[in-house]
Amino acid sequence: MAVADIYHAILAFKHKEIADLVQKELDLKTDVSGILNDGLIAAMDELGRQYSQGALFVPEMLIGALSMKNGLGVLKPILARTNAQPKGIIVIGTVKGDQHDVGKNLVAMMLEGAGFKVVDIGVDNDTAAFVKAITDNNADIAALSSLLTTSMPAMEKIVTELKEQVSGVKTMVGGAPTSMAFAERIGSYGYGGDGPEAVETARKLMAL
Ligand code: B12
Repeated sequence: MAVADIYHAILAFKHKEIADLVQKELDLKTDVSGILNDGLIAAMDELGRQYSQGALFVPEMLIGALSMKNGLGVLKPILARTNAQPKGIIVIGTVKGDQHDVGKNLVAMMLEGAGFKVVDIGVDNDTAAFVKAITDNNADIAALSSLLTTSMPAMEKIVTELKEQVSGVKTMVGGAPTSMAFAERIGSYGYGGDGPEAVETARKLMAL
């Protein structure tokens, strides 16, 4: 039993076995970041590479996303240690027109693990959905995810409208087509390229 077994099981679309394999690695005291990076994320990257080359199609990618969800479900309690006093409250969601949620879910878990209270509003969110969640939860930060170049305009619109409609909330953005330069151009306070960077950015925003 090794982390590579998780990687190969995901590539073999054995999504029902992933939770057990991850649990077995945890029982063996394997480092959580190794399971995450070399097992789950590496396999998703490889599926993504094959999908981009046209070797895989949407149904296979959905099974890949399910494997990721099953594996992350087992890691969640470890990544999200409970803090009595949250470091801040973050509403996270994928923007309108975009159904991708694997990266967002991962970022949400890393933020929870770093002591933030995270309210995940899922995918395909417009400004009104963010505004409601921010005001209902008295959030400090709105974290927006976009994986499609076609959903980047929605991200810009939401960032602009949040500034107009909710005072005090800071936005941060992420997802493959985004960048620090894009975040600056649309007037967002921050950007993160992956989970650890998301945590670092959220900490900086809380200190502003
Ligand atoms: C899985 C996948 C799907 C799955 C999504 C399943 C799900 N539940 O998420 C399905 C099959 C449904 C899908 C559908 C589509 N997809 Co798709 N998909 C992918 C794929 C292969 C992997 C994405 C992924 O999960 N990556 C793994 C995670 C861990 O990485 P991540 O998402 O990048 O997240 C990390 C960072 O970006 C960052 N991050 C993410 N969010 C946030 C948020 C914040 C606040 C911060 C700080 C950081 C952050 O941290 C994360 C962790 O490190 C990518 C290709 C790729 N290699 O990325 C294409 C890709 C994104 N898809 C693409 C396309 C075109 C589509 C479709 C339009 C295809 C179609 N013709 O139907 C549809 C669109 C559906 C829709 N309306 O959203 C294109 C986008 C091209 C573009 N430039 O716009 C890509 C790049 C593939 C390609 N090369 O063509 N897709």
